[in-house]
Amino acid sequence: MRQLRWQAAAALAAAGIGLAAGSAWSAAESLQDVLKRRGLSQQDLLSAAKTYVPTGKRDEFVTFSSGGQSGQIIVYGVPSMRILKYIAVFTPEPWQGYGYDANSKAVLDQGKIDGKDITWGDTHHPAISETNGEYDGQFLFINDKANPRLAVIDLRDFETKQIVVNPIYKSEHGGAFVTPNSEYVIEAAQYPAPLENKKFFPLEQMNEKYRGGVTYWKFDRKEGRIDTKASFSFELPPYWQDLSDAGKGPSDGWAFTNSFCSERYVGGIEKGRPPYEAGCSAKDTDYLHVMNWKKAAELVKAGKAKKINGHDVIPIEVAVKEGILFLIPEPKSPHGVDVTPDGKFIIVAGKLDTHVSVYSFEKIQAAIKAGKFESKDPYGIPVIGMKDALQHQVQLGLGPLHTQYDSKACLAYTSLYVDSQVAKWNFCEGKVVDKISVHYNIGHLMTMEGDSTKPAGRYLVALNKLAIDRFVPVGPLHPQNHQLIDISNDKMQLLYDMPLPLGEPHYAVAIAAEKLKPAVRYKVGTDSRTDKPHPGAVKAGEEKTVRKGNKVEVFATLIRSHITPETIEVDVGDDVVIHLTNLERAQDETHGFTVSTYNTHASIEPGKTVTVKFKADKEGVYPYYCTEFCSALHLEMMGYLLVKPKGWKATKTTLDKGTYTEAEYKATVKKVADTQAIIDSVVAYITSVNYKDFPDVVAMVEDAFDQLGKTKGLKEKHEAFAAKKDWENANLWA
Ligand code: CUK
Ligand code: CUA
Repeated sequence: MRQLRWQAAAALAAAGIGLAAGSAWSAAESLQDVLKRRGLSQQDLLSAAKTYVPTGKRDEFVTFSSGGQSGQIIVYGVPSMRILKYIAVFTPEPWQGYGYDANSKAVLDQGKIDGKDITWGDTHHPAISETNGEYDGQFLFINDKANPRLAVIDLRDFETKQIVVNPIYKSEHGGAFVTPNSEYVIEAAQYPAPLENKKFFPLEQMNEKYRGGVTYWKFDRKEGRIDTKASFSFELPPYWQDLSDAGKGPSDGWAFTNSFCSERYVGGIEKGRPPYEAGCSAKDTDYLHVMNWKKAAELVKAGKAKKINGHDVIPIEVAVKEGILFLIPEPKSPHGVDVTPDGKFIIVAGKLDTHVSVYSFEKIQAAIKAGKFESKDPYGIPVIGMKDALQHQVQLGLGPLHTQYDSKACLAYTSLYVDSQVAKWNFCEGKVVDKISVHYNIGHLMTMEGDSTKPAGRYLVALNKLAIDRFVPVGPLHPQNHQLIDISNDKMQLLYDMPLPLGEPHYAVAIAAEKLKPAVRYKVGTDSRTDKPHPGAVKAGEEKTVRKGNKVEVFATLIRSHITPETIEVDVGDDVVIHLTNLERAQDETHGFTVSTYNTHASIEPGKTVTVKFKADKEGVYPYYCTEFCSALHLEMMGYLLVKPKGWKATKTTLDKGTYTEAEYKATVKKVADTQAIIDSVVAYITSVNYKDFPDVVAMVEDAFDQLGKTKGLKEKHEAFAAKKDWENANLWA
């Protein structure tokens, strides 16, 4: 052990990494000392060097991980595994004001089902929008398995813009997966149920009245929203549809959805029937659904779909007649289906089978063209023989679940749930090349840009289902464990364990950080949830309070370090609507807003306008304030909401007479003059250099001048009060 550590130190020294050689080091603990004290091995040191991102430096990749039952998305960097953000999606999130301000509440409200709030989501699969099969970094989609919904996040501001409720399912799972130009977002059903809303049929009518399906949500990239009217679904048999993937390259236009429980088993252990897990895994094979979505979209346009709950659904018999739906047997209870980057093969991992099955798209097409089918399923769907579609099967280990791809041709990585391993294998030659153990029981795995036509390789993240003993204990509910693995060499190397304290993330996607180009500010007055000008936005000096009947509408602004207006007076029982515009241009100058005890909060980033609404149903005095520490005078960024009792009348008070002296006024004037001298010197410097070449500096300069501009006329004002010896007003205006 000791020997190893010294070798590590020697290796680092040889690589030119300082160690104790420099005099600056000698006084402090040396690298060798630290290794010894912390019991670190050479391997540890190498892992640390591969993942450590020094202060001020950034990660190469950005991961979007499902936040599981939290209904959120977790954003973290690779290789540092530092968490960057939680994106609020299906669940209220107070920091971002999500669900606490009226504009974001409008997005959450889109996710209501049968008029009822659903304030959580079981998120499984995030997907990044693609252009020509490559991640373009513009949009992100994620599904909610429990309450069949799908959300659209705009990566210009990392905000959720839209939630759509699936019109025909009661649960879903195989989404979100995008087609190569994000024309459609795929969402497959999971547990079969009657497709018509609020229809009851007994379980005994599973075969006749229960259905599965796959929905193709049309994505309007220009609008950045799903076009529900142009979306459609395939009606499918009550096989339990599962994961899906879109074809690419030669298989573009087609999509693949696997299934389990094609037995269409109906359980009922309380009635003496064998349980679902037995009945649903009785047969040796289930079905891979093969669908031509391009042709389906044309058929829908031509009016061949029927409406169910107002949504276009292609009936099974139409899909069969038009030759756009086929089945292929796949080994028992499969889980993941993953199209290879070249679009030539479809890899299915069977969780109760030790093999992965590599299907050839070319062979599938040949069978379809030749009309070579081995049978029809009970719903009349042609079944292509497994051997006619298979390229080969590769034995990987126990419990294969999901497959991801490397930047190097033919290399794939498959998670092995039961073995708690990742298998690296060659899908062209059909052989295993390496295996690594993970901790513990891996579900999904993810390589950098691993779903795209051009995977970036480098790193793999194992999304493990159990953490057990990996972290400091925090009670019976353990954190999740995402393990980072280096895949840049022949042998995989485990680098890092990251505890994730949120939900059970199922899947994650990672994109090169340089492809993301998020904005730092909004155009002033933007409603970020609609991307349109907010009707409640005002500019500086236009702030106002308007009363109409018992509705009081406040048009407010925020800028360091005050909220205008500083007093809002209403009568008890009034409906209060406060529009808040952040006038800042400076990067990261977010203001928050809350009113004491009225359960409202908004996060107002530079340029954004947000509305908060509440009924002032209790009289009293309620401070409102900025909740982000935005400046040295942040604590003063406040005001009072005065909720007056019925019939209240103002009287004269001690506040009417001032407290400041002439000496205090003069001291303030001197401080102002000194500050102005510093500002003048900074301005002189900035304008003397090429600051215009740096957009960030330009924005800061504009912001500074903007703020300085607001002080115009103040000098005249305080001098006028001084002339009248009103030291109170003179001092404060100064
Ligand atoms: S699923 Cu959870 S491990 Cu929803 Cu993709 Cu496979
Ligand atoms: Cu604005 Cu604190």
